[in-house]
Amino acid sequence: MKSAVTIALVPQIKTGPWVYWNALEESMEKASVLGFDAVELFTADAAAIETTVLKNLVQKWNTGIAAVGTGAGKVIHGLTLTDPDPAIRTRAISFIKDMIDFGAQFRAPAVIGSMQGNVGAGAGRAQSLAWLAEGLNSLGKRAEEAGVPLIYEPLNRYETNLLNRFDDAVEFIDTLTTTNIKLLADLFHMNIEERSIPATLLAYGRYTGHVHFADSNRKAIGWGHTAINEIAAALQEINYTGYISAEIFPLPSPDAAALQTIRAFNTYFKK
Ligand code: LER
Ligand code: MN
Repeated sequence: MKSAVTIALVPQIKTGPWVYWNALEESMEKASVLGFDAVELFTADAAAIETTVLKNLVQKWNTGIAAVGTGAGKVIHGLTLTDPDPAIRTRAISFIKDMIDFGAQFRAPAVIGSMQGNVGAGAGRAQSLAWLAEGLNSLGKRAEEAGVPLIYEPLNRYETNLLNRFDDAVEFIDTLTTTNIKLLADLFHMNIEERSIPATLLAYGRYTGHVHFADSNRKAIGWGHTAINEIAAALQEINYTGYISAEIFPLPSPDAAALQTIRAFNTYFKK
C-alpha cells in the first residue's frame, strides 16, 4: 500500500477536508520530506497546472500523483452528472473527461465525488440513477482508453442522496456497461454510513480502488475514534495495493495533520 496526502489549489473550497492549500511546489516538497509516496490533487480544472510543470515537480520531489479530484466542477461551475438540464450534464461529462486525460498522464485516476450530484427537484430517483449510469458508462470507457480506472465515491447522506453505502454502489455499478469503475473507500463517509467498515471492505475488496484516510471526525487517523487496526487488517486481507490518501481537515495545522497521518500510515501499513 502507498501513502498519499491531499493538496487543494481551489480557493472556493477553502473550508474543505484537504491537508495542504495552494503553494503546489512547497506542498509537494513537504509531502516528499515526510516520506509520502504521492499527492492527491484538487484543481480548478484540467488546465490549472501545466503538464510539463507537474512532470518536473513529480520528478524533482519523487512523488507520484495518487488521484485527481473533480469536485471543482460542481463547486466552481455548478456541474453534476445528474442535473435535470441535459446541457449541464454534457458539460459535466466533458469536464470530467478532461480531468481523466489530465490525471492519466501521471497514471492517476479521476475521482467522482460531489459531481455525482443528487436526486433533486425536477427528477425522480430512477431518472437520476439513469443519468448517473449514462455518465459513468461514458466516463468509464474514456478512462479505460486512457489506461486508468475511474473512481466513484459513495458519499455520506448529508452530501448526496444517490448511493451512500458500498452494497448499493456495488449493485449499481454491476449494472453498468463499463467494467472500469472502482469504488473509493472514504473512511469518514463509511464511518457514518456502513454497519462495519472492515466487513464492508472484506465483502467488496475487488471493487475497492482508492482509500481516503480519515478518522471519524475527519481529522488525521489517530485523532478520532475509528478502529483503524481492524480496517488496516481488512485492507491487508483483501490484498489492497492502492493509495491510502489523507483527505482530512488541516487541523490543528496542515503540517501537524500531515505528520500525524504519515506516522499512522507507517504504524498500520508499513510492515
Ligand atoms: C471528496 O473526496 C469527498 O469525500 C467529499 O466529502 C468532499 O466534500
Ligand atoms: Mn473523500
